Amino acid sequence: HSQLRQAASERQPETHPLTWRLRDDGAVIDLDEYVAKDGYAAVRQVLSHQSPEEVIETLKTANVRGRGGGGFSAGVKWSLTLKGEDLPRGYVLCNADEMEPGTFKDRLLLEQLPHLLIEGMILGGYANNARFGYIFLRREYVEAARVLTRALEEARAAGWLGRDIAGSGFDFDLALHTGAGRYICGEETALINSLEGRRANPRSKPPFPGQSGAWGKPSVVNNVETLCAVPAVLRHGAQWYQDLSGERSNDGGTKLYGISGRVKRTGLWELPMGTRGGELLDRAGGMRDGLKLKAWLPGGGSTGFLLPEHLDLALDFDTIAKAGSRLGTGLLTVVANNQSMVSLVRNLEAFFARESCGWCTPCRDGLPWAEKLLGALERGEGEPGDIELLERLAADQGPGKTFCAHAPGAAMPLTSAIEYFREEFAEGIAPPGWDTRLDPVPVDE
Ligand code: L3W
Repeated sequence: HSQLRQAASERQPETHPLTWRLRDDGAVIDLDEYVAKDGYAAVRQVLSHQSPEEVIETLKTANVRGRGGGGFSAGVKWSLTLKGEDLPRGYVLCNADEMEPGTFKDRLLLEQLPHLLIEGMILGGYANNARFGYIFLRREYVEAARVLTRALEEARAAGWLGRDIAGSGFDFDLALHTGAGRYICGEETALINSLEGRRANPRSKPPFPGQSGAWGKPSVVNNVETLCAVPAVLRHGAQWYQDLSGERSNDGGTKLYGISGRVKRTGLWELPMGTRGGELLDRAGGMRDGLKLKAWLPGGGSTGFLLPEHLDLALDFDTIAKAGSRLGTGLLTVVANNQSMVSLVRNLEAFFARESCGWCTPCRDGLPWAEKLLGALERGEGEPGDIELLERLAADQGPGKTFCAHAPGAAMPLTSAIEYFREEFAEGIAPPGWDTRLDPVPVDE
């Protein structure tokens, strides 16, 4: 259920381009309500009056950066696809495989504002010379699947999908495809393989999907939140979108920020890009009674831990990267003083080990090994050298050593937890002489 903590009366189109249409009761914004609230106006405006090149230029100038966590310029990504009537037409693909630990932002948009995503995808299709698109939806999001299926039918019946959309001569349609229940399906090239009916192993890049994607055709893969920002950017212009973040960030626009963990009230808010972590914690009512903040993850399990002193930083891509972590999805996970870093990281590494596709050795073998070492430290059965071994394993999973960002992402919470809380890991090393062998001792030895 929606955790958006903002009254509908406060949300204004000028400042909440993603969420202003939402109702507090969480009801789906159906086609009639969407159209009454200026819905599909960007499609009507753009398809008849702007060229695909102009659309892409606006996105570039607005500096819309990918909201799935990568932060890559959506405009630059869109300029990769081939243009021209004779060239092979590609696809626009929505990455709705939301499965990052601690992340529940796309779900809100999918379950309550399906037409906003459809509108963003029509515009994406127009700009990228695509005539068809897929929404690749996390398998477990059954409510979103129900809402989207109905919205696609509504849009088709009303002529927003299909032939000659809004009398513009542009044809575009969309299909919903549910994922295979694996985290790795959210990696864009694994998503493409999965969509094609193959095993969800990531492909090497380049070529980027914009050059060669689904069925070898130019394809853009964008996160739900990114695509949902497109209609407002095109309706109101690049400068308007840039200004939404004001002085807080060089990145424009708003962001869906959230918080979970040991706070008084978990939540999700649409706020200007560059909002500080401390403001989110305040909005959450602070830590639960008797608890203190020990550390936090800025945007999912594949980002690095930060400390309370980092709460003053602007939550944007470059600022958080400079602090040694990543903005990721922008949904904070807070850790309280009574929680064990070793247990938290062991839990995360167990998730990443289970979700590895198994293609690259540092990921397939390194992640279960890290999980095993962390399990031993958690039980107080670690051996001298285990922490250094964990650091070496994480270094071997760094960027450029694997096909995709899965293992490098998994290494971030591990290395940062060791960096900031090494003593907690050291406490898990058994005293000298302690028998830590996991395998049974032969009886008649
Ligand atoms: C054209 C170039 N395109 C990069 C494109 C690339 C991709 C995008 C981002 O995501 C994040 C991480 C985690 N020409 C390009 C180019 N691109 N160079 O830009 O690329 P990249 O390499 O930064 O990584 P990525 O693997 O797409 C890594 C986050 O994803 N993450 C998980 C997120 C999970 C969710 C969710 O569940 N909803 O979002 C895991 O690592 O935070 O920041 O499109 O093609 N020269």
